[in-house]
Amino acid sequence: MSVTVGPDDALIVVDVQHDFLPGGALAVANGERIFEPIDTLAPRFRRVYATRDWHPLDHSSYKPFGGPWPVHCVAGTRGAAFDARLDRKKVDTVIDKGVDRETDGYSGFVATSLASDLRMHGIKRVFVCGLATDYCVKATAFDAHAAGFTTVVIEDASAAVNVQPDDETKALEELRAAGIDVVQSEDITGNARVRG
Ligand code: VGL
Ligand code: ZN
Repeated sequence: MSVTVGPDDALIVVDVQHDFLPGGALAVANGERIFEPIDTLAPRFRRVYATRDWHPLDHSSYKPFGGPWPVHCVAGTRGAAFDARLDRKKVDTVIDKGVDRETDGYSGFVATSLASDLRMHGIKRVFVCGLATDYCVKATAFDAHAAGFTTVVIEDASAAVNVQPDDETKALEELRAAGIDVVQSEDITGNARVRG
């Protein structure tokens, strides 16, 4: 498969934050695999978005407040900061999500300006990658598709939590079943590299 990136395409990099990487509060075991593909891909896109999980201290997804997860990505803390291996110069717009207590914050499209910002910039197709394939990448891709954007998930530029060992495989199957393409970073060619 070969995909050519053009000016109507955007890259959405999901939650490349300390808490989702090895050493973090909710670490994705092989999370570091995403950096090399993201580095290669980001310069090929005219628009690059980076989402941040950005929760209040008493967020409803935290175990002490009845949720499934350890406390993670508390707004303003180091755990919520982007990992330095994400090249911030390539990121045009940061989207904070899960900002209020009750929104789970999985999707970059819930209670954010992401859809309107993409439309404002004439984006028709989005490529979604980052952390984690089985939660926030999946939810963001589903919502992008539902919002009318052609949606592609980049498998090797994403990594999964895998609470159950086959969660990544299941997530990718669900995405394909919904009409979302799943590609590898090497499938994406740079013919329309539009900025340096
Ligand atoms: C995520 C669990 C809780 C994610 C965020 O970024 O995939 N997972 N909050
Ligand atoms: Zn979260």
